[in-house]
Amino acid sequence: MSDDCLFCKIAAGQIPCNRVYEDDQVLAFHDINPQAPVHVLVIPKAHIATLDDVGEAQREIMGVVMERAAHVARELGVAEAGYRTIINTREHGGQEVYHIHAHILAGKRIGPMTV
Ligand code: DGP
Repeated sequence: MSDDCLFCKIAAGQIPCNRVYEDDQVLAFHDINPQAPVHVLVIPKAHIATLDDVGEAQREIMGVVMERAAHVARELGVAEAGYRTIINTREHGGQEVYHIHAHILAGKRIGPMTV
């Protein structure tokens, strides 16, 4: 756990969230500022700051994060219609919280990506 990390505090239960899924490795919860009818964040409980910090040692947990993201999408009933999954990295990627997270955006047709 990183002491000054918001999502570590959420993972530790020190800050509340609207949880949709949890196991020993992963937590998924609704985004506080949803950008789609369904907007869920999937995080590893272990602190990884960015995708750029993912190496061989993080392969397994990142595989778990993505598998659980797909599970959460199915549980929320959005998998068949489809959804977008995004990981933002650092400033130019629009990352605000430096604890890696996969966004799941769903519940409407999401337009083409713009940059
Ligand atoms: P990103 O820009 O990829 O770092 O996305 C961070 C997301 O985290 C952003 O969509 C808003 C969300 N967020 C920030 N603070 C909180 C919080 O305290 N609770 C919840 N549920 N979401 C948060």
